[in-house]
Amino acid sequence: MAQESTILATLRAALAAHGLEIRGGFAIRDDDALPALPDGAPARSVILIGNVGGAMWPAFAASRERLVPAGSTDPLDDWTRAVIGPLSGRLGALALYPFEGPPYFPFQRWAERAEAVHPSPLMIYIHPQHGLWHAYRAVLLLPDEVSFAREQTARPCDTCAGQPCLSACPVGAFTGTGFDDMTCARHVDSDAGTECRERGCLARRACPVGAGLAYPRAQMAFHMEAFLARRRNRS
Ligand code: B12
Repeated sequence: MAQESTILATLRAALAAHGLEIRGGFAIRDDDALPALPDGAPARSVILIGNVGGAMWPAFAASRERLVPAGSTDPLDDWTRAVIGPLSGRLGALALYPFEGPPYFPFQRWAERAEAVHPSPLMIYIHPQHGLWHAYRAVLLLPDEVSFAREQTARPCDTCAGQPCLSACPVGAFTGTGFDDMTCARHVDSDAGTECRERGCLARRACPVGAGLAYPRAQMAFHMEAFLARRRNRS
């Protein structure tokens, strides 16, 4: 147990320097069918790593030039690999990333096992304190058994009066059970979509949970541009 705490404490401190956090973890089951570790041993635990609120953005902005190759088309993904790769190596772990795919690793399903998040009507997961202002950057598969307590919480959307997220999108891209990403992208890419493009998704911003943790403006614009770039490649 002492060794497990040391691993987590070391990792937590190293991640904090990059504005990242441990978001929880869980013991691996046989049916997870996860890859073996770099030395061939089976992985025993999953640690989920992510960002909450605006903490990651200044760290990314300050080290981007040093850590991301010039001309990178996915600078945040390349930055994540540059930050997590060496940490993973030191722990004898294997790092997996949400952006590797298709096929993609099931990060949202893993998140539900690791921490108190719930599906929101916007298809992204809501956290009782962080609201919609959080994301996942990597998991580490570890050779050690690390134990985590997962909090049980109610889904905030169930008691949210009026669910403002579902009426805030100017083009009705959210139905509560689906997201029309091409309708969203067409609007965000147009003159009428300047507000969403530059200040972030209006539906996500309408959520009252964790509203004070909304990303800084530059980060909002960065994610929207990355989303648009992916959609433009598809159409
Ligand atoms: C592909 C993808 C997209 C595509 C979606 C294409 C499509 N229509 O399928 C596009 C490019 C549109 C997209 C956009 C965005 N995405 Co995206 N995306 C992904 C990605 C890379 C893969 C998803 C996937 O296919 N997983 C594979 C399946 C097998 O995984 P899974 O966990 O088992 O799947 C779960 C979900 O599908 C979910 N699910 C299934 N049905 C439903 C229905 C409802 C109502 C809900 C709530 C969930 C849900 O439950 C499944 C089981 O738990 C994930 C990262 C990842 N690896 O998961 C990010 C991810 C889901 N995206 C994320 C985000 C933040 C966004 C954006 C908001 C980005 C932005 N602009 O800022 C936008 C808007 C999304 C929105 N409002 O819905 C985050 C969500 C974080 C969170 N809080 O949950 C993720 C996890 C990436 C990350 N780094 O954290 N995305």
